[in-house]
Amino acid sequence: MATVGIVMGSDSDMPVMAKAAAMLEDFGVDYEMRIISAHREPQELVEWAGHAQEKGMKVIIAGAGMAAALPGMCAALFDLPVIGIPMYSKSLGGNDALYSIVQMPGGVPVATVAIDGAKNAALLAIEMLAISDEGLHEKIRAFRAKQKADVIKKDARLQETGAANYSN
Ligand code: RP5
Repeated sequence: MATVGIVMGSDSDMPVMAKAAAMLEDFGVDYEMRIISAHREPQELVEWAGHAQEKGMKVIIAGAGMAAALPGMCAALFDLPVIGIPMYSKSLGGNDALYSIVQMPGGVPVATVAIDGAKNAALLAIEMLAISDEGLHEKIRAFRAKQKADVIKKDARLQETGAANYSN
C-alpha cells in the first residue's frame, strides 16, 4: 500500500520527479512511483489511476512536459487531490506544460505547482496528508523551523563577511 502516487510521462522527467520522491522519503511517507504516458499508453493510465484509491493512495503527484495531458487525466480518473508538475522543455520553456496543466475545466481540479516544482509538489502532498495526521504535521513544523534557521544563519554570515566576500 502506498499513500502517494507519483507518476511521470517519461523517464526523461525522472531527474525532476526524483526530488518529489526524495522529499516524501525524508518525511517517511510511502509512495508508488510509475512511468506512464497519457498519450503513448492511455489504457495503462486508466488502469493505474482508476485503481489508485483501492491501493490506498490519497494524493497523486503527476509530472509531464509538452502537451501535458497526464495530470489532467489522473484528475479525471481519481477523485482525491492531484498535484501537477509542468516539466521544463527546450522549445517552450515549460510554458506549454504549465498552460496545459493549470487550465483544467471547472469540476476537475489539478493543483499546479511551478515548472519543475517537484519539491513543492511533495510538500503540498505532505501538507494535505497532515490535515489528518498530527505526527506528519509536527514534521512539517520542524522542517519549516529548520528552513527559517538556515536563512537566519546565511544572513548572519552575510553581515559578518560583507557582500564582496559572501559565497553560497
Ligand atoms: C511528456 O513528453 C513527458 O512527460 C516528457 O516530459 C515529454 C517528452 O517525453 P520524451 O520524448 O522525453 O519521452 O509526455
